[in-house]
Amino acid sequence: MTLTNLRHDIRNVAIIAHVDHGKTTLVDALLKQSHTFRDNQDVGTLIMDTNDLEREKGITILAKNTSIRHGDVTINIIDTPGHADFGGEVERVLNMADGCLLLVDAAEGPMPQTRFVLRKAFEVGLRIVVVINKVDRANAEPAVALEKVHDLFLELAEDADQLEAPVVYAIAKEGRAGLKADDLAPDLEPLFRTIIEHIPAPVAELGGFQMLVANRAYDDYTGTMAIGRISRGSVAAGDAVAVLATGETRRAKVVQVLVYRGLDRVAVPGASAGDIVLLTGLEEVAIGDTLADPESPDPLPRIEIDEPTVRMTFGVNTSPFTGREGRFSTTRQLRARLYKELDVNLGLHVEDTDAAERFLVSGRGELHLAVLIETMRREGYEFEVSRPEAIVKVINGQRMEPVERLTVDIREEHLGAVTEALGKRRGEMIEISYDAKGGVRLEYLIPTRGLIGFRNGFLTLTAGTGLMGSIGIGYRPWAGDFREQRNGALTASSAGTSLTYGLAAAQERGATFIEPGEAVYEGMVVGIQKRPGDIRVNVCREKKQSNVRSSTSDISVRLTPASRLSLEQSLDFLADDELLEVTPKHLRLRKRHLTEVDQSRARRLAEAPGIRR
Ligand SMILES: Nc1nc2c(ncn2[C@@H]2O[C@H](COP(=O)(O)OP(=O)(O)OP(=O)(O)O)[C@@H](O)[C@H]2O)c(=O)[nH]1
Ligand SMILES: [Mg+2]
Repeated sequence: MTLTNLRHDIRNVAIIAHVDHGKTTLVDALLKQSHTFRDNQDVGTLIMDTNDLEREKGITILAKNTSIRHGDVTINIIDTPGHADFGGEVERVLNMADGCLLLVDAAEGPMPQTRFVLRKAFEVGLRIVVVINKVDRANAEPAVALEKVHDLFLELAEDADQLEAPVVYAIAKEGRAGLKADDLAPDLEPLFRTIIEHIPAPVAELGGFQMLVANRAYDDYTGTMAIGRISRGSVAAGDAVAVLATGETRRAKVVQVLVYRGLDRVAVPGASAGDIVLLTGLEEVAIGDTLADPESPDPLPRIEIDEPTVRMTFGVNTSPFTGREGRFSTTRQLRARLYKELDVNLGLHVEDTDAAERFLVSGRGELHLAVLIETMRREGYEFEVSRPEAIVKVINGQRMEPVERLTVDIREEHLGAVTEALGKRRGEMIEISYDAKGGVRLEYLIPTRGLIGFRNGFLTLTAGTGLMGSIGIGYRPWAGDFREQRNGALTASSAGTSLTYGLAAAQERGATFIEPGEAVYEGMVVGIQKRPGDIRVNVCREKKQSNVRSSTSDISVRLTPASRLSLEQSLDFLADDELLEVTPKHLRLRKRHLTEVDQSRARRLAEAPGIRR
């Protein structure tokens, strides 16, 4: 029997929800109301979204810890991302918590990721507090949202105890909460009280030190820090610990024990079971390793993470511009960087391929991979990536593919176009519901393959008003082929610098992606034409000088501004015979085979029997 006691002075709470339901905003308010900052300190909003990409995209990508005090109780808070592609982050950190706040937008109700995170929370055995947020929204229907949350509980709960969950209503943006939707306190006091009453105090096992590493952080002064919640015993600066990694056990020494205080980390002499700590001095420790007292080196189960569903190749840049714009561009540098990512990015897989300069990288979705690409280019890497594809498997002799549950919210007038597009992509409608204000919610089961490259089209079909969210639900038998043919590419017929005259001619065939004055190479994709089939255009062509001078001849050339594709749009755009060249300065779409000669050779090889590329 293990001896335990309860840490009544601590609550460990994760905040989970679908994307944008207000988690990080709620953390802002919790921090502010616990007097973490000086009264006149301007800390802004989305305080926990500290990394550049999070700020730019307005979404949380990495799960993060903070800690506040309420009366005598320390509340450790874990903010998590709501986007399905970062689901691995949620799975990774839930083991640090004893309970969670399940946020649900009062207007949107539960969305696909609400189901995913709630299921994970139940699996880990967390106590749940339901927070119906954004009750101030014009179309908020807190009662309806709560009813749907109850349905979700009935569907997902693993035992009857889990069905009992207190409900708090909130306007995170104003820092207010209450036990009734129409009667909120001027502050979050009702939420603080609910957390302290209903989230269980951590159970502290007595005995030798033991902690599962749930996260890592790095800082120039202290080096790598191992983050986790101590499950047994205690640890102090200077202690020797055993690091139980996969396949080996080594000894290391804890240099410092730190805890979170608001946004800071402060060194403490020691900490014990129930506390969430950062330990320095252990260097190579990986997420999932157990740290333990060398006298009782008992491993904890490693964190289990859902498998990736989407993959693409990352290769050394083979464009004629290779090595010009990046600081790191060799095979060795690319390989080392990709494998290093595995230490922190649990949902990711990396494999070598037959070609030494190309790697297969798999993740939980296009955005998961896009964030890695963007992070690497900002660090100075240059490389090329292929079109994202769903990971198809053969299971018991049957071809299986990943399938997602998709929820879309659209206006009724777009219903026909959206259902047609989803039908073509092998989507199967499982539910449709109309609201009183002309909105429709559709629920679909659809192969992941059908969703790759769909987002751009969806926004066009719904004139930018549609909302969609999806979540992987596992593997199903192959749903059959479908061909979503993209219009053909306009490709540069020769290398040089693009000119107004040449681009104007190209614009007669379609939309262009570049402005005058940009360096191009043969085979680079410079636009999209109006029908299928690629065409070569000479965007570097100059206007022939004529003998007759005309002061108006140049004015007649008027270019439409380039349609610049973002990284995600570029990934959506890519066809199988194309690559995206990524450098710190540019994103360039290109054909895999740049010249006509290469293209026809590749075609011949592909068609020739018995010859493999
Ligand atoms: N009207 C209203 N808007 C809110 C409320 N709480 C948050 N928002 C807004 O909702 C948007 C998303 O808020 P976030 O806090 O970033 O949401 P999140 O759940 O952290 O999102 P991810 O981390 O990306 O999953 C922001 O524009 C907030 O200002 C609220 O109570 N009422
Ligand atoms: Mg957030």
